[in-house]
Amino acid sequence: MDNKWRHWIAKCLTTGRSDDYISTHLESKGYSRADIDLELMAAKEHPYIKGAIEVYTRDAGPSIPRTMAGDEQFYVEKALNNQQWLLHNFEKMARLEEDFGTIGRIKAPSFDDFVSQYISKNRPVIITDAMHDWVPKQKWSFEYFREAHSDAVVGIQDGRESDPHYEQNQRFLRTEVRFGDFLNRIDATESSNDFYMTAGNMGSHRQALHKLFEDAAEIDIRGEYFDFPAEGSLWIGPRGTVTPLHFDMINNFFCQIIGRKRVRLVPSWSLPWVYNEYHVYSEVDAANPDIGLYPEFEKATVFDFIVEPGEVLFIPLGWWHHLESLDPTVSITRKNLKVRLKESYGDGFIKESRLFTPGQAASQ
Ligand SMILES: O=C(O)CCC(=O)C(=O)O
Repeated sequence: MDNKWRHWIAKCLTTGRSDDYISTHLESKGYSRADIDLELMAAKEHPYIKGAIEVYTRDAGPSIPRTMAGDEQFYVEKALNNQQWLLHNFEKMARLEEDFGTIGRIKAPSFDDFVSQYISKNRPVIITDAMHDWVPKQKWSFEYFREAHSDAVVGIQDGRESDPHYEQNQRFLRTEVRFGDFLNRIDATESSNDFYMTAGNMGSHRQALHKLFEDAAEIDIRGEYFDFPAEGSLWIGPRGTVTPLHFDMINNFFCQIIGRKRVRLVPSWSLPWVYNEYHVYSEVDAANPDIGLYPEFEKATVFDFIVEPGEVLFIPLGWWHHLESLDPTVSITRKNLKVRLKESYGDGFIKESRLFTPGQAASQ
């Protein structure tokens, strides 16, 4: 047999391809079944190949049967490898842009221009002049909130500091409180990540905080960007809240109404390096990454900047974001863009984890 094919047999055997696969391919190249069997036997008996197969079997893990760490596994690994190659090169090409890693600030362009320059390019940006005529920007303050809805009962997340996976476990941390008491608690708090009203608490709020939702109902950018009736979420909390690194399955307009937030953004194509263990969440603390534990994260570029009150940050679908409040803050998120990917909320991101059981820490 030609050495070229012996070389190929060795690669197949050490990456777990089946005998059937090898034989069928070699027969199609004109070799007889008897010759192929002899070559296969000799290869499998060779101590070099035996050693390499042993390493492969160990790395593939005991759960993958040897007979078939087989073709299916081979293709899954190959596809993953190729995807990583592609994404790695996207990062390299992105770095060719001189100011890659810093967030741009622009005046709102027409929606068509925004689609072609940002949405279709999956590129974040801050719009600085969107809010001049917005009622929430003009009227909102904690005093105004108290006057409007002090007695309303609202849901918040509470006890976040007792659970390292508080965002993943948010449904277990939900508590109902008087809105006025919640605002007083923010006023009395220097800094805390223990309590926060987040998008996950929105279910009942449209009714309970109806005046605020009415104020926010008409907000738009140049009268061109959003679909109506408006959808949106409110984020209200003290200085010190942290929303850990995750991505949204939809394009997000993050509108900063009161206070400042520090934002860390990581490009969507960094998926292989963010340790996406559970659903849309990363295991890495983007503010203080433990590179010993998560070495791949070093391959990612972290955009680190502050979003000021009055600014709208466009967070493109798939971009990882980590937000930290630098003041008591109020933000609105808007996702009902005129251009929407209707299928973007797929079930591609699995809600299972090797690291924790949902609800466990919270219920202890
Ligand atoms: O403001 C925050 O704390 C988080 C906002 C966010 O993560 C989102 O809108 O997806």
